[in-house]
Amino acid sequence: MRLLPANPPPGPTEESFWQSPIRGPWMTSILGSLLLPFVVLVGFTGFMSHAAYNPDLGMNQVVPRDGDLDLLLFDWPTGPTWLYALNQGLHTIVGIMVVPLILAKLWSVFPKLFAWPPVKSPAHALERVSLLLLVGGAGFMWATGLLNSQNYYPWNFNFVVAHYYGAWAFLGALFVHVATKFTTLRTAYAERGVLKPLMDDVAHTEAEPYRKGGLAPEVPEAPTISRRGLLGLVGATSAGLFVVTAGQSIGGPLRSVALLAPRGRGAGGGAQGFPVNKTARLAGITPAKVGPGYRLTLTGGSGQALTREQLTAMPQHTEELPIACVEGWSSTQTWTGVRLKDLAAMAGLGAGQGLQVISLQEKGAFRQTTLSHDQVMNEKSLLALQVGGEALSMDHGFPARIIVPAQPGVHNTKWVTELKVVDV
Ligand code: HEM
Ligand SMILES: Nc1nc2c(c(=O)[nH]1)N[C@H]1C(S)=C(S)[C@@H](COP(=O)(O)O)O[C@H]1N2
Ligand SMILES: [Mo]
Repeated sequence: MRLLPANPPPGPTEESFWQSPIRGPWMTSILGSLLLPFVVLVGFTGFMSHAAYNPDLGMNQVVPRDGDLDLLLFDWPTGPTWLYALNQGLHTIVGIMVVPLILAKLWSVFPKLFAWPPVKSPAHALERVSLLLLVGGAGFMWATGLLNSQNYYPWNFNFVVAHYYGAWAFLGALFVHVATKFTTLRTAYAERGVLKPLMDDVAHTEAEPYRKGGLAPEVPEAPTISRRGLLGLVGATSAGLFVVTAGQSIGGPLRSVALLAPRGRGAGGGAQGFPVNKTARLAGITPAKVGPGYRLTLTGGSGQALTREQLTAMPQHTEELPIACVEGWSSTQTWTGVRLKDLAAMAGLGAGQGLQVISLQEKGAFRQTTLSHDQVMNEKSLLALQVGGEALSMDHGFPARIIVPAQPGVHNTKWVTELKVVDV
């Protein structure tokens, strides 16, 4: 019994419809080979970011712990200080730069979407479902990631949770894809050479040999661009994207042209020359809360409540540390304040214990975080009272904020009101 005609209906389902002379298995192989290492890097830095939250501690987890695969979790280190800035800079900048390559790769296989008949066998059906997961997964990862890197959340699910589960689904589909296409790639390189087709200019560009059901065109048009021309176009577009995003973490002159990075340009609107994600006003921090009545409570040991004057009377230390937002931007500043280990000692911190940090901000996920024993004991970890030689501004966390080397910006809690010794 035949449900569909054996011959494709006229239009894109006919092989002769697709006539680009540079489409073919070699073209798809080179685009895929170029893309794969970048996607692996983006995936790797994504899972590193997940580990950097230290989700095992306190209430740090964002992804429910029972739904989390526990793989790739380890004690996130406290150095080098720029580790998280580098990780998240790579994740978002490479993620954005690779978009033209993804589009080119999709263009190269686009006729397959219309292949006739749509389903040939159960194995073919399975392959098409796995490709749906691959392409849909990529669409989901890039759509959520790109919007998040713009600090834009036009949905009502938790970005991190969705992006995390999406990562496993997408990388699983990618693994299957690479495994099943490996022979096609090897054949294409064996027949045409890995780089040889890049030698041809437009005039010498010839179609790859047509095979029924393959990617090479049945009826090729005259070439309008060479294969190296296409790769050059993709590379130039990626380079352009680098220029308008990388400044958000690399800084220097690039920062002023980071047009695509919401917190990239200059101060991003922030006081004291660096960005602010949440202002004091948005967080509900009023001048009254941080006025003379402010106390830092140390919970554990004998328990104490310190005024800001008592904090400034303690030994002060200055450290150059980046604040590195999970959304990709970072900025290195000079922080001055009290060492966390000194405060921890007053609170009676022992082995196997860390600090729960509580903010004056009453609502939302930023209210509290838990720091590991190593993070608290690191000499560079501060309860900062100043930045750039002046008191913290309200928006940067006055009277006191956490700054811990190599940790995600989101855990550098502002407007700290309590440090509590907890088992970790
Ligand atoms: C290969 C595709 C991708 C994979 C496998 C991937 C994976 C991940 C993972 C596992 C995390 C950590 C989530 C967690 O903390 O549990 C993450 C975070 C993040 N990703 Fe991706 N990602 C991908 C693409 C992108 C792209 C293209 C962007 C956009 C530039 C992006 C932006 C982000 C951002 C901003 C975060 C931080 C979220 C937060 O903690 O608030 N990702 N990614
Ligand atoms: N209490 C509180 N602390 C907070 C935040 C917040 O919204 N509330 N934002 C965090 C995030 S996501 C980042 S990246 C940094 C930003 O620090 P900045 O505003 O000083 O640049 O502060 C972190 N600390
Ligand atoms: Mo952040």
